[in-house]
Amino acid sequence: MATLTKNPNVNKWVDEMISLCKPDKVVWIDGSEEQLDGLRAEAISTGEMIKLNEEKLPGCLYHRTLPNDVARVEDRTFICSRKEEDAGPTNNWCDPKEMYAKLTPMYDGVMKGRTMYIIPYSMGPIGSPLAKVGVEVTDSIYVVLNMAIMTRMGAQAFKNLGDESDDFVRGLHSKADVDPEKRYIVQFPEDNTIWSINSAYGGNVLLGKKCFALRIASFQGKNEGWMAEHMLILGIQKPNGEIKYVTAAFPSACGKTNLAMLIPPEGYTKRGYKVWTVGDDIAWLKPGPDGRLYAINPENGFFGVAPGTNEKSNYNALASTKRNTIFTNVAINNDDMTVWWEKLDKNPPVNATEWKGEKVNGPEYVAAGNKLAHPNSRFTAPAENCPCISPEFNNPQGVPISAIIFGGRRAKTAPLVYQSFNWQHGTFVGSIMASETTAAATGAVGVVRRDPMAMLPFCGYHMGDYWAHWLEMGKVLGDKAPKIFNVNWFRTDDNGDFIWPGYGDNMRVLDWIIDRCEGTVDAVETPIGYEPKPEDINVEGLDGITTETVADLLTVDKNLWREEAKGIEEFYKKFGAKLPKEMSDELKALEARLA
Ligand code: OXD
Ligand code: MN
Repeated sequence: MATLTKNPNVNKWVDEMISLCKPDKVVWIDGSEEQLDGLRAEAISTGEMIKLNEEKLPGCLYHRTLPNDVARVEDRTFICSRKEEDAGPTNNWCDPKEMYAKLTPMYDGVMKGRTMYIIPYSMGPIGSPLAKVGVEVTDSIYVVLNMAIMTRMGAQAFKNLGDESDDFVRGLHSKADVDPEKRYIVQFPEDNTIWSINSAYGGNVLLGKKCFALRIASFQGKNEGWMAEHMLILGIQKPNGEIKYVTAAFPSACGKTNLAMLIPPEGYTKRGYKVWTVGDDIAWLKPGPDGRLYAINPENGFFGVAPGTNEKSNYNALASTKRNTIFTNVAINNDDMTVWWEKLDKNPPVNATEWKGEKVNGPEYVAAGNKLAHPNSRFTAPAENCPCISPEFNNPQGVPISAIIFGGRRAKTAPLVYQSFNWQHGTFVGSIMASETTAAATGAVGVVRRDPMAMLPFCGYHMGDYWAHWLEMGKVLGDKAPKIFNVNWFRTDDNGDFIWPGYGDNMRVLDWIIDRCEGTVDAVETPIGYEPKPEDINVEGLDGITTETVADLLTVDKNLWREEAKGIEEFYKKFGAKLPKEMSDELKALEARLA
């Protein structure tokens, strides 16, 4: 099949990949519905995908991966920068020459007897100055069909690249034998290249997502004056119709997709508030012509965790999965060919197929302590399905950001919300992000896992240089920089139960954040930052939460924070001479304020 572009750089690289992988057949993905329909039919006929109920879940497909291949594999993920020090202490590193030499024989002839699909795609709206182009070659129809949802895929992507540019990310994927011992997810930042082999699971093989839009893009952003961040983007519409945009970074399993699609409490909706989703996982941010920071969501869909998603926890996410969605590793209800996962509802299907493919009696299986869906089972849903998708979702200029929010899961240390003193202090606040496990029954505090800016598994270069880039961006943005905040929805009481209701009620905290950005509300200075006066958090209509509860959620325990400072000092040691002086200065200043 003929190439879809005149761009010689693309064609040369594709030819090299064909010579290396030696597929029987090569198919360029043009993005047409006709072509995609053919691929769906083929995947259904081979059993790779299963068609779901056309009335209840129109256009939806099911796929199951091997039990050894159900999640991202951080221990097999590499950043192969030319110099080891450029990958930094938090990434696996290998010399790129060595890695190419090791992987090349593994790709040699790997697609004999198979078809190679060549997928052009754009991360970001077509025509956006913030968008970038990638080409992924793969031997998996599942990858093609997922990329069709997650990116702007097909010939249109080449419009952004043009006929001459060399600025595209080269992604090579083969599921090979799905051998976990030979599984590699490798980024070569200086070569704009990603090689992924022996996996067929989303996060490892949809190369536009974590591999490109975070690992490679964070490196590009550092060199080109922009930022690729593991952040949701949402817009808060006020009763006067004005919309303020914020981004937020949380480690995995802290409710990012839920916050991105939040439905405000009744008191707010009645007054005319509304939340719009721009993105749920990744933000690309760049100063705009007016000097403010603008964000696009480089993705075109949601690759969300299914278990826990239900009408109450995230109505909008669930609604997004009702058509043209791919489900991976959830359970099937064989009575009507619909899907089920833990906490969808209280009725596991009787005639079920669990995620590994075994037919079981759902209620009995669950009662015996088994899970019908894999805990990391996923839906791949088009963003356009989301009832609260922002009208600005496809705006090539992006949306102007008023606030950046960091957060984690802390039982006692972090208060409900605080604001950093300034951008530099905000960078420090992001760098000390952490989540901890709590033993609910005893209220005992578990292990603290530091995850700066939620980027630990996703930063494509040295974290010390990454913080330096943040500080640099602060200088570029000056007084137009977004304000930086930290939130913690997860403080627990003496019984280990969460105090704050979370979910839609997090709107009450966003409300204060927006007021702070507009300068319409005062704050109290504490050793860690500015906090709300308890009475400035709206608790109207909340059950059992009073202004006193809020005061309690805002306490800063100096002893805990002194411990915290020691933990940060220990963590910072890892980064050696690359730790920006501003960051150690901030730590010293915090210690002084706590003394
Ligand atoms: C994700 C993650 O899958 O952050 O989005 O792990
Ligand atoms: Mn993520």
